[in-house]
Amino acid sequence: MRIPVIAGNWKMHKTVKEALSFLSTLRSGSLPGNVETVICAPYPALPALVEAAEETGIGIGAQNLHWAEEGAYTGEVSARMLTDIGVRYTIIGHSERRAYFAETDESVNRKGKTALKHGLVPILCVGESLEERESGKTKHVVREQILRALDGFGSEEVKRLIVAYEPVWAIGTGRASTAEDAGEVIGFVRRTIADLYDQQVAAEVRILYGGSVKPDNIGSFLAEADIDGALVGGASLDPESFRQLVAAAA
Ligand code: G2H
Repeated sequence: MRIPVIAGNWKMHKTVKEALSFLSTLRSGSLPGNVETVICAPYPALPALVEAAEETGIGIGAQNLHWAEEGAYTGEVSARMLTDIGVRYTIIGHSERRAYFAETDESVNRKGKTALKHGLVPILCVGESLEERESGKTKHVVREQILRALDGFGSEEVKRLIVAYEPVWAIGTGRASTAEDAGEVIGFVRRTIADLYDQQVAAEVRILYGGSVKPDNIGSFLAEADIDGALVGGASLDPESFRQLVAAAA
């Protein structure tokens, strides 16, 4: 039985004050206890969010990390810096980082290994572009991303990670994938993991859909047997809409 996950990806939104105001509004209502609820926020807001989220059951995540333990990497943040302040998750390989910051499958692989080594849960993003989808390459692209991202990972490591399938053409566009299409690709990701490891590993990994998820469409995604939750950008910025998303997964 996989515990559902709703993870907010705030991207480059919210100051510390705005983040705390969001959390205080969210805390004023109840959240179901049977949904793993995560907020991935910009670095400056993380320490305050970790503190404010104590005893709420909400996990706080980063949106990126560097693979090295430490060193001369101006502008970067290490896994140890994140765990030191109580961060428990990190997104890796988001398509915006692949597109704008030269993230590659190799860097994603290295970041995933470092995150797991330090006890962080990586939220590994994969997904095809519109051109790749239209030329019928979706499954090929997603399989390659999974193979390269998980290269060298053991079964126990893979069980701990969360995969997010985010078709690039559906991100922030208001144009979500159909639930059936997303369910089919996510089922394929699970079978790919079963091929690489075994059925038991594949049955334990949580796989989320991401891309224009909103309170009014999340139900259709969650109705798909292989979809275990959502990675949500725009709709995670408002506490009431985030609460509705979490409630839908309960
Ligand atoms: C996809 C998603 C969150 P949005 O990037 O990762 O964003 O829900 O705004 O499409």
